[in-house]
Amino acid sequence: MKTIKIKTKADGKNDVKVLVIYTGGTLGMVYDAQTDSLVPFDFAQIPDNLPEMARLDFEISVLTFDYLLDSSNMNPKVWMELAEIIQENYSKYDSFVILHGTDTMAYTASALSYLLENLNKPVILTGAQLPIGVARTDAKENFITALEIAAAQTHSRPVISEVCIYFNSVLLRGNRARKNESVQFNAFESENYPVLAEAGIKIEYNKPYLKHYDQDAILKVHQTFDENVLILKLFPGITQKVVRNVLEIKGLRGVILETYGSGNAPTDEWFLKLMKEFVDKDIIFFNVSQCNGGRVTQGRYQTSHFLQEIGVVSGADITTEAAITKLMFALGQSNDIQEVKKILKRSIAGEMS
Ligand code: ASN
Repeated sequence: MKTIKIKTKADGKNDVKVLVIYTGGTLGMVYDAQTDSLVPFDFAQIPDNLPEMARLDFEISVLTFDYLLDSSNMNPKVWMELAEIIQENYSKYDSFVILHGTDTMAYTASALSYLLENLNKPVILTGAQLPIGVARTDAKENFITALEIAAAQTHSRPVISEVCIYFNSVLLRGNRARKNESVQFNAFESENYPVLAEAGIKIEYNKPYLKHYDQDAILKVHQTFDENVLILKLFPGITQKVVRNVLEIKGLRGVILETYGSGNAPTDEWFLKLMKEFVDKDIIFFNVSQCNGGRVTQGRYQTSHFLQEIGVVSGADITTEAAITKLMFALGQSNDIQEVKKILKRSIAGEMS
């Protein structure tokens, strides 16, 4: 990994220092004629592509991954590496901007929000729908504004002290965001939590919804994920054979049960029996709705009553992205089922309410 310093207007006196971590994604891609597809490029070329950076009045350093990733190749090992990089550089920099592909950005933002306990500096993820070299690219606005948000301070304190996604003029809490658009520029939404800031002529922060800055917070970085999990999405017509087969996967410890509406599932005898059988085998089920908005309320309908009774954990208004990363995180924290359930039930970093 190499770190380069970008030439800006910073004068070296009390300047805010931002570390950009470039992981890959469309933002830094160029067209490769050989494969007729988009491939990552060397970020050392960024000043040529984004001369506007020279006009910013804070220090910017860029750390580039040795292997640039299309974010479809993201995984828990890289999340832990990112957390480690932030830990190592925490005292040297005031804030962090992570350049990341859009496909799995919401998963990475969620994972980092759990890994970085007691964070009191901004960690802003951004990327683009069009590569930076393309004339109509959204990369420039996304990147420059993400840098400005990362550098924003009031009374020498950062305005933001949590993991966020900045994209297409809106700042979202990272673990509340999801990618909902693959063609238009407005790639991300946060159905169950208000936008944290809107960037127009001015950047307007939605102060009541920002995580409070805690001067005494000391960063604690966690380093564990258990990948023995799966997402079981219900659909009308799902068979007993399918459900049994996935639940019998060797080593499985946790399941995101993607249910209908406010947490409802079929009440067929075979389904209820299977659920009970695997709950008794200490598989943890976390109930997350297939709806983007609203929340799981187990027991509201007869079709979720049984799940409540047998000890399925309600995911309330959490997204699937935040839920699967939380499940991996919680299982990594403890081998005790009750302890894992306790972690799932409480909000770790504002991911559910
Ligand atoms: N496939 C790309 C990625 O997630 C998509 C993007 O960045 N717009 O890395």
